Amino acid sequence: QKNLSILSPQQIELGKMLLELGQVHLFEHWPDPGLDDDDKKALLDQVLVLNSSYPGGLSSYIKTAKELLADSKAGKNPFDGFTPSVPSGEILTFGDDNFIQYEEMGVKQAQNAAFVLVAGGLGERLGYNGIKVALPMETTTGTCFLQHYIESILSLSEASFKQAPGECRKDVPLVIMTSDDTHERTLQLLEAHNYFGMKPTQVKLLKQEKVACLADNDARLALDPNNKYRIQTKPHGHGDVHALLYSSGLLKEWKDTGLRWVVFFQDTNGLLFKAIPAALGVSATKEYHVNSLAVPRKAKEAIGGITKLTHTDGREMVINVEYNQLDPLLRATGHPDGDVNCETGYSPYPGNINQLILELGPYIDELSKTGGAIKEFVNPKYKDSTKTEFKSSTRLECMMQDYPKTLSPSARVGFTVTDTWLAYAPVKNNPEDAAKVPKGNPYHSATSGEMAIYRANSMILKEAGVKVDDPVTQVFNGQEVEVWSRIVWKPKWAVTFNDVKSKVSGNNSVSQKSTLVIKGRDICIEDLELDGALIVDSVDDAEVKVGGSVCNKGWSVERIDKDSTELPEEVRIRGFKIIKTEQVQQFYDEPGKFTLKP
Ligand code: UGB
Repeated sequence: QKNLSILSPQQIELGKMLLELGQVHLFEHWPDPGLDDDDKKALLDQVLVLNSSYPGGLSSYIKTAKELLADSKAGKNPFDGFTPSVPSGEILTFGDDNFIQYEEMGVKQAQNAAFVLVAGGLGERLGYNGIKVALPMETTTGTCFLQHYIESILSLSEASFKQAPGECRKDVPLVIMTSDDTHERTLQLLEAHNYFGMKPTQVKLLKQEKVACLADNDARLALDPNNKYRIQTKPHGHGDVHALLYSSGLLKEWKDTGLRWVVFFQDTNGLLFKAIPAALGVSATKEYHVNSLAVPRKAKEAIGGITKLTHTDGREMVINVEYNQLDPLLRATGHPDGDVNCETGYSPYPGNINQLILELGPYIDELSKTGGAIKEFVNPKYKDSTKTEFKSSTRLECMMQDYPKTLSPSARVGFTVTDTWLAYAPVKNNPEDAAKVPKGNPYHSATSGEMAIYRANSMILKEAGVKVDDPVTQVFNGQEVEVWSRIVWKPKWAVTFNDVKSKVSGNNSVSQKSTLVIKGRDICIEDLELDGALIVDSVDDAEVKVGGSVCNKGWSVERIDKDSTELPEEVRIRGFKIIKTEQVQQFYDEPGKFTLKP
């Protein structure tokens, strides 16, 4: 009461609201007016932000929190009444006719897609100090994830435009969801590199706000342990992307310019764009409102399973069920063995890799009803089995893949499975944790992420008829990985398998110790025998034929110690570095036809 005189009318209203919501503890310690007045006002300014950035405001947040905390305390099963079954979707095999047809169809769609990168996470598990999108995807060229994503989107839309020359060219939009942890550095990265070739107007950053932490089962907001005039906040999860897109007005803008698809993707999967064209083709052919990209999943593997859930009341949904919930759910619903492999050697429930393609029209219809709010969950760590106290504060969270939870049963929700080697190699785990991953399970580290790029490119060239040597097995940072030839190409060289096949002819071979970097657009490989390092670049109007025998000392992959502090962190977390000893390197900087035959 005595502090009212120092507050503005708006701050007083917010304070009253908090009192009504049972949050008196936020003010109990306030001293008399004249002491810490600026801090008191700052707290209410923060409340204003927390209130306005959450759909329905803090009263809605606290109400939902009370309900979810009560459910959690009571041990309520979120799947009560639901029976799981295997949903229907498309299972693709790289390189066969079906795959190629979907890719061609998907490329046509790409001009009508908007791309959304969720990049608000700091990546505590990776333990890297920078933002994850700035990490090199591979260290042969040093291309960072963001550059690769942008170049992939530009190349895909260029290829798409070429397939539909009658249409007017669109600047395919890219939205990046950031957070306080990543926003400034993402912007700086883009500005320092001229948006990696995109027009700055094509790229929009939407910043997600954190949400208030909860101190107990009564959903009392937690004060920051280091500042009694600040509410502790934590990230709300990638599910925020839907509400942010909706409130930004961008969805309507996209619809008006004739876009049809929204492609969501995560921050560190360097393989993703190899699966996007085919998956877009599946979306268009099957008219999926929601298409989740997935990979074959070994039973009990630590990725969620895409599952059809049917409720006794008739409700149905196709949704990701996190791996720790799938096994108990199956056991409780008549599958005594739980989550087990079927005759294919894999779980019948495809593994969610959290890349989604949504059809824009139905997406807007749904968000007009929900405002983009996604079903939340809470995951408190209790002090003991009485579940009355938390070890540390908790908060509500939401996941972008839970979007289908509110859809009506008539919504067309499906999935597209592609080979893991083609589509999924995220960089999420630090070297110490990755080294503890049981043998045979994916490391999801910077080491495995980079090796997966070389493997995928080698496998694609092999499928296109190039003789690529088998890999050797090596151990870096305690992780056993296959080291394939370091083959890397820019997205403008090829976005589909047909593109690769059209640029490779004759008898080609690449030895295991080799490095092949293709940077130019019209570079054809014909009768090349490579045993060393070859780097070819060209301006867009140059046509270059590369062949003959290239033999040199090349670039090698040398083991390093993860604790060698003289090396930058982005190198240390891989456990190896590329030593560039000798190479053939050629840049064709003028239009024309050229042949490189050393
Ligand atoms: N992210 C945000 O943008 N904001 C946030 O508040 C949090 C994250 P993580 P997670 O690929 O194997 C997901 O932390 O959430 C961004 C799926 O839920 O890397 O543990 C962040 O920047 C899971 O089902 O992953 O697990 C990053 O780009 C499974 O598919 C993205 O969200 C798993 O990914 C994912 O964040 C997986």
